[in-house]
Amino acid sequence: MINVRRISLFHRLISVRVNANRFRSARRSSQSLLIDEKHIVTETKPASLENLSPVVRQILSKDPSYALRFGGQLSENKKYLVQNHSRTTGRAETLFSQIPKDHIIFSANEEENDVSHSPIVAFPSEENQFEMDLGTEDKAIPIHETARCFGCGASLQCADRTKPGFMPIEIYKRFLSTSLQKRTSQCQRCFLFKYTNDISHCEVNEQVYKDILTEIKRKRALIILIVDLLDIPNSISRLWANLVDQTAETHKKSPNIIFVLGNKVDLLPKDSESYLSNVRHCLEHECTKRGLGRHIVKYYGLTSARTGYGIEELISKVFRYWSQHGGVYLLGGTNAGKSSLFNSLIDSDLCHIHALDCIQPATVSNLPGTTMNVVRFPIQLRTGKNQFMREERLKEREEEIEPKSDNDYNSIENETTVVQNVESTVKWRRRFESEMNLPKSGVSYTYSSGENSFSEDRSFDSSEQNYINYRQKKMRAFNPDSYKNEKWLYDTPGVILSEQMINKCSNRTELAFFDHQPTVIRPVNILLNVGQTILIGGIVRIDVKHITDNGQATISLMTTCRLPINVIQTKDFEKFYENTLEKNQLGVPQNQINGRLQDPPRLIGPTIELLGMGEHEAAGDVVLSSAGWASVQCSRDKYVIFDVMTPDGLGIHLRQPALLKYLIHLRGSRVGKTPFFNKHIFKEDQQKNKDQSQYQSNELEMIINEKIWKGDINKRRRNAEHKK
Ligand SMILES: Nc1nc2c(ncn2[C@@H]2O[C@H](COP(=O)(O)OP(=O)(O)O)[C@@H](O)[C@H]2O)c(=O)[nH]1
Ligand SMILES: [Mg+2]
Repeated sequence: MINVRRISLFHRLISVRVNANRFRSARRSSQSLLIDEKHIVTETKPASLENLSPVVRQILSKDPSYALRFGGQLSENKKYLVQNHSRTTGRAETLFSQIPKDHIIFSANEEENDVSHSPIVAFPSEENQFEMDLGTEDKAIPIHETARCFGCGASLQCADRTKPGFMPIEIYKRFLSTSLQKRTSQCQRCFLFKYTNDISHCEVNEQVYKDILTEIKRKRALIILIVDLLDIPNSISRLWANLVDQTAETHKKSPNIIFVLGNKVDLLPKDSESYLSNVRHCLEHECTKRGLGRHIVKYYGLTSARTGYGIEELISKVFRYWSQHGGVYLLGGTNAGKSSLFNSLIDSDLCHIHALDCIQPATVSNLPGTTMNVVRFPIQLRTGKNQFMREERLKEREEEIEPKSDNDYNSIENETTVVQNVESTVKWRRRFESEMNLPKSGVSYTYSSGENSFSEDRSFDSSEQNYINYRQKKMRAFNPDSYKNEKWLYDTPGVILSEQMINKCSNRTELAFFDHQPTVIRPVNILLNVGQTILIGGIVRIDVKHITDNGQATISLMTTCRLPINVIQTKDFEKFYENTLEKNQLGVPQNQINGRLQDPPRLIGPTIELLGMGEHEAAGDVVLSSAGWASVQCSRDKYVIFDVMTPDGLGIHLRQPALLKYLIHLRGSRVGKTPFFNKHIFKEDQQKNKDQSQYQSNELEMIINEKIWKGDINKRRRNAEHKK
């Protein structure tokens, strides 16, 4: 095992020396670096990148300056990590003569308790159980007063690696020495997330959230509330109604304006022609129940931050209602999609035209608490000309979309994912000019906030190459100080809503069971019988207590496809549950000590009663917190009664009208001798059929369940025979 301390001392030695020459040396060969640093570095030895671990390779290929972290720099052809060797100390010679990956990636063991700087980032992902040394802390340096990470909004610091906004001292120093205009700032947590897809958990400081609310109340703001459509009403906070001071008008003050967006509409399957308007209606209805009625909400919209659906409409509404006095704030529960929406808006007409190519995307992940503080971009003020150009573009876009034949359009077999592009008119204009071979004179607009007007500058050339150069130059050159007088759009940290189960997960493995695939959700349809229990993962239990006259009832489950679904006899539940939990077959909860979701969880909940509206229409939805929902179909005027249970009774609601009323139409044939129906195969699925993996997960589970179910039937039959 290599002595970690020796490596770290050497790192620092090299880092400090190389630091001074960092920018110059990037363009030079390693040879010239030798000359510059003669007294320390006397030899260089390249190591092939192939010898390094995939993570290190990836990091180096994205940001060569991180080579510093590994005691060297990238060769010009970017194929070798060139290590600098010091003859003065002699140490490097032996340490870095070759760079097998163990030298760079190592885990500290007990003997090395006195390590002066222990590994900074741990990657606890399933395949990569290793720790990695990525820099040094310096506790003496205070948190930066103004600089924030563009990914998560945390204030930058190099004092504590466990706190948000950490940057290793080597990177932090470089950051400080870079001129304001050229700085890009990203904390190590966001940086590594991009390459490893793993993000460490940090607690959001509560004060941060309170400050945001105070700021909103102080100025007249436009508040965009993002609601996760897959978890209504748990993703709607009862406190949001207080964001509008309803007495404001009596004080001759204009109140804040509120929009509500139902996000992730791309995941909802099209169960009828009018499904989108039904969903909007349901959203409005549930918001009204929580105090967000028409009297304070100016606009209810449906969006998909992933596919861009509804975002142009949102922008038009912002231009229409936003007073231009205060900022625009994206608020919502954790994982509702605020940061994803922020990222879609970066490239839209809402972003200031000078900042269009400079704003870096916010970090998006499924871990609640990714965004630590506000992340923002300056907003483009609306002028007559901008508006005209925007309308022209939108009109053209509408014409481009081919009208579909009626048959096609009305069929639920088609258009299961709603997609729309989001674009900025400025960029569209530039492309248009270059396509039409118009004289390559671009237009630059300058906004003067003093006069509240724009001036046009046609002097810069907008040919494609120049545009790319301009963009590259700009990409590094976002300087918030140049937008001091502008208004901003803010992405904010998520509110932890107490009814959402994702906030109770104890680790990432558990959380992953709540993830949705990128395609529309296919409902799992099940035929109900009294005395049955449906178990979703290990966290939702639905007992069928009563169906009038033993009439027919079905349930359509809209859960994430990784949660296994089991149907068993209620009387066998305890034994089955104990057994499967022990074998860790239920996904959530994991067998973890000190987990936040208790193992076994205390499953409790209310009795829910629904009155049937016919076998082909949902009487209502039983909402099951972050696990999804079950829509229930029952013969007209017959009752069906359930006992519904989740851990501590979290997030159970009866939602009427149902979000999607006709989910039962999306069912395949019955799976023989089981209560399950096969999943509905959409036309587009048939085309994509080769890629089965996209939507097979539950099917696999169903096979397991089928066995359990059959096992049960056989047992009953045997018992019956025995009695005879
Ligand atoms: N399918 C789909 N997934 C989304 C959408 N918006 C966000 N997500 C996913 O939801 C998760 C949380 O997103 P994020 O933007 O970080 O949420 P935030 O916590 O509100 O900022 C991520 O895994 C996103 O990929 C959407 O419109 N459609
Ligand atoms: Mg976020």
